[in-house]
Amino acid sequence: MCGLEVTMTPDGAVDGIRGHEADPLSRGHVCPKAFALPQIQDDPDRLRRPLVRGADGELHEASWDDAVRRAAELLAGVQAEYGDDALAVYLGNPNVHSLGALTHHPTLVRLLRTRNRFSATSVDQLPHHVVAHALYGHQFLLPVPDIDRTELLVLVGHNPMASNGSLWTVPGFPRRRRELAARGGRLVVLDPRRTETAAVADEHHFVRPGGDAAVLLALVREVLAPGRARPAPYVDGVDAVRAAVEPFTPEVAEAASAMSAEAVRRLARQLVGVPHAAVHARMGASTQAFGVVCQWATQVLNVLTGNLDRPGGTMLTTPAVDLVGRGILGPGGFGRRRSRVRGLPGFGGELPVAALAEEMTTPGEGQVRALLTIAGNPVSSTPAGHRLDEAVAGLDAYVAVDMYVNESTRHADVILPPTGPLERDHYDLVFHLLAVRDTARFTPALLPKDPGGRHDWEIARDLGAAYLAARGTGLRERLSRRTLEAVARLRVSPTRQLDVLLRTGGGGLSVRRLRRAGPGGLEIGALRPRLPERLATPDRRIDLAADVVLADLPRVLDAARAASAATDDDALLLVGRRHQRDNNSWLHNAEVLTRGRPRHALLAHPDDLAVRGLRDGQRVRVRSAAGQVEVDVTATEDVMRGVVSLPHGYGQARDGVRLRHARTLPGVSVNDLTDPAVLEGVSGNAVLSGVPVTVDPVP
Ligand SMILES: Nc1nc2c(c(=O)[nH]1)N[C@H]1C(S)=C(S)[C@@H](COP(=O)(O)OP(=O)(O)OC[C@H]3O[C@@H](n4cnc5c(=O)[nH]c(N)nc54)[C@H](O)[C@@H]3O)O[C@H]1N2
Ligand SMILES: Nc1nc2c(c(=O)[nH]1)N[C@H]1C(S)=C(S)[C@@H](COP(=O)(O)OP(=O)(O)OC[C@H]3O[C@@H](n4cnc5c(=O)[nH]c(N)nc54)[C@H](O)[C@@H]3O)O[C@H]1N2
Ligand SMILES: [Mo]
Repeated sequence: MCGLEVTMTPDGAVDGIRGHEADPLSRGHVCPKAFALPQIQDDPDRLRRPLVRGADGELHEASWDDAVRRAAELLAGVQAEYGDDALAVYLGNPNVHSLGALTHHPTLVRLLRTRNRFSATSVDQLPHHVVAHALYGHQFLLPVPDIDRTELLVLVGHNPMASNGSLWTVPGFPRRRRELAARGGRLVVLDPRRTETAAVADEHHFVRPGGDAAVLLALVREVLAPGRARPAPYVDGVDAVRAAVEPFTPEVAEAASAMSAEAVRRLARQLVGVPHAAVHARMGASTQAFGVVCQWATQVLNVLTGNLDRPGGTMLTTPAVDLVGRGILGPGGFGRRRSRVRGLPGFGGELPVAALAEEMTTPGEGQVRALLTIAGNPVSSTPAGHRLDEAVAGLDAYVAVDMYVNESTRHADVILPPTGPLERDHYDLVFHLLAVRDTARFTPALLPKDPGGRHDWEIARDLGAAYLAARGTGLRERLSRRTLEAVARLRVSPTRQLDVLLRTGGGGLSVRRLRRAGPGGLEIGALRPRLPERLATPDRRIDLAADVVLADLPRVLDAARAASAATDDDALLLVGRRHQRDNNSWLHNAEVLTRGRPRHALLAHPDDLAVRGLRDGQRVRVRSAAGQVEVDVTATEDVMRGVVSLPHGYGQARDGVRLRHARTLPGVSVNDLTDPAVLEGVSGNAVLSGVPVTVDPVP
């Protein structure tokens, strides 16, 4: 979402990249990942032709026709033998960053007719969707902090100085933060680590992982003190909420989190004492034991302080392509279907990915025997990835749409590689929906497509057609409206589909108009109030007293009591971290991003090392209920006592196998420690934070 200015040499190679000053959203900002674009383009390890596993067990280059046919036969073959649900599909994160992936892959997935659908959502932001659905009636009605007009920004478990914001498109966070300070505004951060964002905050409070749920509930309680709350007239359930949060005193919050009761009270006073405030809670407050409670309490705080839908508070966007208002994205909601083995809830048509491995390894009717991954790396990115690694290796069939051989796709029978980011047209269907200003930017492909290459959407189109053929689909099904529509849609290019969406959006836009508007696109304007009209609840009102959430509050209270009773035992709590120059599990091939000091180490507080007789720089063994790793440790007071931190996306050289995409960086996969048995209580989201571990010297 940062506007880039790319200069080219006369023979068409990328010469330089910098931020586009005139971009109305990013205003010249650019993050290090942008500089890796030419390296992805030229990376000799990036796949340009399909790979198919041969009789020798190795992956070999194949023609597109052969590879697509083989992929289709494998998937359809398993389904013919074991039923539709024997095929699992996993959609990874880069799908939301690609126009063609968004327009085409969901259509392909629907054709496959499996109910075993998974995605990176359930190792990330599922609690946000559950709460948005419960309060606002639609999983994608996700208010964003109006950072450019607020006086108080409170960030919980979120590190935008490294991540550029999340469920909140905020390019150039550092500059926006400086502008906030220049207006006299304040930034408050709650995080178990003194992050890059905490370092530039006015206040940083260490909170014990998971303990922030009690802090947020105590803030709700304090804000509900007589004379303080000012919810909008379309808000119901305030009394029920008041009763439910009554036990969460600031003292209980302190016991749970180690943030002082006084600091909790002060923060509540600040929240009601300024004209505009915005609270945003993200990864650390989502991928943890009480993710849904945290996200709910965050929304409730914004509602009760009157900041929801107010300039300077948290606001909904008015995107040029309104995927929510036009019903293109479904409202979500818990379905009747549960996962086969553990009975985990499905939400928005997907099951929690923490269940994927057990669905593969547990015998019985409906066992998963084939996998399709699209732009994903679940072995690296989901809990107990080491077990999934084994499970995937034992499948009957695995097809991947990916441009790299990664920890997961190395097991594939067929890999279908799409073109790279510089070779395709782009429009951010999803990220405009979450942006701090309403803008619309179309970016035509910069480089011609590799003549033998295929775009993501072309792969979806071809695989869809080949699949229907391989399935031997009967005439009735082939001529069904559903199938005909899907096949027709797969044939229409993403840019054509975008054009239709823009033209029918009511704003008089089209791809042509956006092209003419120039590379920065169109500025629509600052966010504007949209409520209650935009609510998708049946009565266009917000009922704060969401049963699914309130039922989980006793669990938070129990945990708070247990935390205060706990004596200092051996366990440390593991949290994750992101670095500005990492991007989940990929991009480690790009030299611009990986040079410099290694970033893979376990961070631990010096006191926690001292009591274990450990030193800075030593190799340590980290053990959890799910697995163990050996890694270097770095002593730092930037993590609170009792907490250790490892980044995710490392561990490329698993089992000593050097992957094709890996410039074998040091480090291990943190997801060899995270535990799929322990899930967020309401949504089934993975718990990646607050994982109990022991740390010992390597013998
Ligand atoms: N412990 C721990 N685990 C985590 C996290 C954490 O913080 N801690 N974070 C979680 C989060 S937030 C996320 S989003 C997930 C991400 O998890 P995943 O989505 O499973 O993994 P990525 O690392 O994003 O893998 C992206 C893959 O997509 C490929 N790719 C890139 N661009 C394209 C494209 O245009 N088309 C196609 N077809 N392929 C492409 C890349 O080559 C790469 O192999 O990880 C989650 N896992
Ligand atoms: N450079 C870069 N940018 C990225 C990505 C990347 O990999 N690299 N990934 C992108 C993706 S897919 C996503 S989802 C976003 C995520 O963006 P962020 O939400 O900023 O994610 P993290 O940087 O993982 O920050 C999570 C923070 O939560 C803290 N934390 C852990 N447990 C708890 C807890 O229990 N309570 C509280 N309050 N805090 C806790 C951690 O210490 C950490 O600082 O970033 C996106 N941007
Ligand atoms: Mo993510």
